[in-house]
Amino acid sequence: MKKAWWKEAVVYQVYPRSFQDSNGDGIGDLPGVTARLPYLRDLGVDVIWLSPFYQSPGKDNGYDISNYQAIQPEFGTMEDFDTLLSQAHSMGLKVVIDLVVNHTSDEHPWFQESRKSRDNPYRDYYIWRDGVDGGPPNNWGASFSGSAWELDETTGQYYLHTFGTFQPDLNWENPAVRQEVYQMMRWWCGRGVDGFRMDVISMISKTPQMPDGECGPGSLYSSFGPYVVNGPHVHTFLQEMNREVLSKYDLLTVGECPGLTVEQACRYANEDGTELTMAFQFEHMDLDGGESFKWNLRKMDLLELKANLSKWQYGLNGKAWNSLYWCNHDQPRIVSRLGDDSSPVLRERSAKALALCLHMMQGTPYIFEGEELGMTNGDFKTLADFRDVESLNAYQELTRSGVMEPEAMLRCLCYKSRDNARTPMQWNTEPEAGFTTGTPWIRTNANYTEINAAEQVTRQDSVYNFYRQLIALRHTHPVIVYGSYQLLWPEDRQLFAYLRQWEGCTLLAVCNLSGDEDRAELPQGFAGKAPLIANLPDTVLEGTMVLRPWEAFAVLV
Ligand code: TEU
Ligand code: CA
Repeated sequence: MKKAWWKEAVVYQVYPRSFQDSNGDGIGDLPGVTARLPYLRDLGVDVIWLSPFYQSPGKDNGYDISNYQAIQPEFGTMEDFDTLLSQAHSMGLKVVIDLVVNHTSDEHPWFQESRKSRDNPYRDYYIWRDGVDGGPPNNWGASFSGSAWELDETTGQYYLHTFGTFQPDLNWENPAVRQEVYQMMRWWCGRGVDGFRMDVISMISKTPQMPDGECGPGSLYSSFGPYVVNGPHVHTFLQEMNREVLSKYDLLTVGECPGLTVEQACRYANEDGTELTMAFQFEHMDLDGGESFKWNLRKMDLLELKANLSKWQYGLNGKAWNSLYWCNHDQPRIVSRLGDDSSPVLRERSAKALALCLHMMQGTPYIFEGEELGMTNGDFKTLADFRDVESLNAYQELTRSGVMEPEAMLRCLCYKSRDNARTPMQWNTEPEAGFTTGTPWIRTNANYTEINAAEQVTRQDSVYNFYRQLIALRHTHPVIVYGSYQLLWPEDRQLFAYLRQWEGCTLLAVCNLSGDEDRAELPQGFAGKAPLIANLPDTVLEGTMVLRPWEAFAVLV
């Protein structure tokens, strides 16, 4: 396996809107991020991934971009960005930015031109089709509800939008579009960024025929997945991007890849480096999904989770590079989802167990802001507390069609909405958790008086200091980065345990991901050893040992 800096790194995702407000308007901003850089340096992470801060109408919180080379005023100025970048670099932190090029905002000048007439020079920057029988060109549904096609009165044709109606998909078949994107990427590289997180990059190549898909029972729309995800030219396009841009710099490039399979990951993130350096897969995040997409209260099955994450560990070893995550700006908080946030003790212990379980695996770990504090889901009460376009549209669609009762859907939003990740970062016990001196754009979780960075930084056994320790261990022991993986006890319904091996070192990780005790027979050679890290102060390794609720440790021989 080839060594690389981005394999040895830990990435911290900042969602600028919710991280730190510097001017009291209730919206986090770039100067706010800059002010908090010392916190990230002290945590020990290597890379910061910044979610979008570009010019945008903000209907999808910046994932709807109207100018790729300008900063949205509420986030600051280009000078603020340059300051952030140079200060980060001076602290040894790299900065990866979000590249959202599957679609633009409908306010992007390209789209404004494109919609003017059928023969406008920008027409083919987007995907336009005639309707069929007075309706859209096919039966695909959009990710944010409704049809994936929107009729544009001016020219009488429909444009494709796989997300919101305000997010028209770019036409990657058009070489002019690709050149615009590459030029823009080179411009950011010239400013000094260290990489890109590529939004839904597995969706940029559409099957040209765009056939109807199969509708599920009672559904008006079909999934576009089979014709959009891992489409016919996606690898050709990424290899071209690699030749024209990526190969000229030393970047971390991570593709966000809905619909990723192990086989596909071996292409996107291949060891020869002809496409990207790594990819995000979604399978483990979809394990608690169901009929109405993710809108239910199901818990993940631990056996399925173990089998799934292990499949990725085995499948990518030596062939492609994994990324590891429990949380991002699109996911509910892991401690509320897989852990136990019902009491302070179990919240902290389960947050640490989940962290250890993920961070001892092979791949580059990603930490989402507040995860390192064990931040929980939001304390949303009514529909008016939600801001996320996906959640609000799904609520309307599913309650109006009678698929879900309003109260039931509200409970699903409280559990699964993306807004759970987007509540203000909990810095301290000042009003609004120290995030803003004004009114935050989304409600602050009232539990900030108990869960906050100021308290955890100073407390030795906090979740924060546990993450800090995990990061430091990864930087110290190559087995954690490069070691092979072997799942232990696949049939155990409580313990997630595995071995890692590298150049004569063996690491054992054992995590009780349940609120009940469980007995374990440790493999030979570990009894009596002192743990490398543990989430209880008095863990003693024995040949036969009883793991307490949410107890977790790693040990190295
Ligand atoms: O997300 C892509 C994606 O697949 C999400 O729709 C995800 O499945 C969903 O949020 C889970 O419910 C990316 C961005 O991360 C997201 O914030 C954007 O809204 C989306 O693309 C469109 O740009
Ligand atoms: Ca602000």
